[in-house]
Amino acid sequence: MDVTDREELLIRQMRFADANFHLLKENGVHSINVMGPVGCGKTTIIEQLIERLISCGLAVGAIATAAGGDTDYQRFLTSGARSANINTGENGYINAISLSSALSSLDLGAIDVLFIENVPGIISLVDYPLGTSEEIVILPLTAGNGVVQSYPRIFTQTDILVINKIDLTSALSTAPETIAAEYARLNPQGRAIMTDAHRGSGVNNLLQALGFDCNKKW
Ligand SMILES: Nc1nc2c(ncn2[C@@H]2O[C@H](COP(=O)(O)OP(=O)(O)OP(=O)(O)O)[C@@H](O)[C@H]2O)c(=O)[nH]1
Ligand SMILES: [Mg+2]
Repeated sequence: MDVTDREELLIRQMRFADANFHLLKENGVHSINVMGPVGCGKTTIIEQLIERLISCGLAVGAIATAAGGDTDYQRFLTSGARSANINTGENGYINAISLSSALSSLDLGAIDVLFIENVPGIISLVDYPLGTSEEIVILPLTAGNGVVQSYPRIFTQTDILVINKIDLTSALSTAPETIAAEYARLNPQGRAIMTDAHRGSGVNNLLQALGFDCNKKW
């Protein structure tokens, strides 16, 4: 692909991101792009959020992404979400165009909150805007110190950082507070939330940071 082709593709993706944003808005869907490295707990945290939002009477959707198989998609269905699966194939990433086609398979009018579990990674995801209303990034405590400084782009552009797997603190040489402090230095507007997604601790704080209140919609 030469430079012009790449530029045209980027312009096309921006148009789709804009269209996704308006489509979701028109249907009253609050959409959240969930990013983070492989195994950080994206699916587990989304499952926890789905459970709480459904118990508040909201209709939830969740889009899974995978290069093969549909494990996360099945987990979302089991959680009670309306779900779709984006098969990334060898590309290994999603963009606003692939999201647009997944959105067309969902009854958006019947969804209040939609999670998009992005492909695993932290490096170039923010180069592919999807048109969602919110983005969060999850780091597992096992990632250790220095990740925020080493890969700053995603952390400067995302105002919620979830530090997950804090139940492992005693087994590791990293404290969640150290990662939170690195993030605060880089992104003073950002909010760091610490979670143990296995036990569900901290998940209510995340809902609050997302602006959710059981008594009202967004
Ligand atoms: N100890 C601990 N394990 C967790 C926690 N959250 C998730 N896990 C485990 O971490 C593993 C990966 O969790 P997933 O939720 O599948 O992670 P993911 O980010 O969706 O993974 P990919 O979709 O493969 O990128 C699973 O074995 C989870 O049970 C946590 O807070 N503490
Ligand atoms: Mg997953």
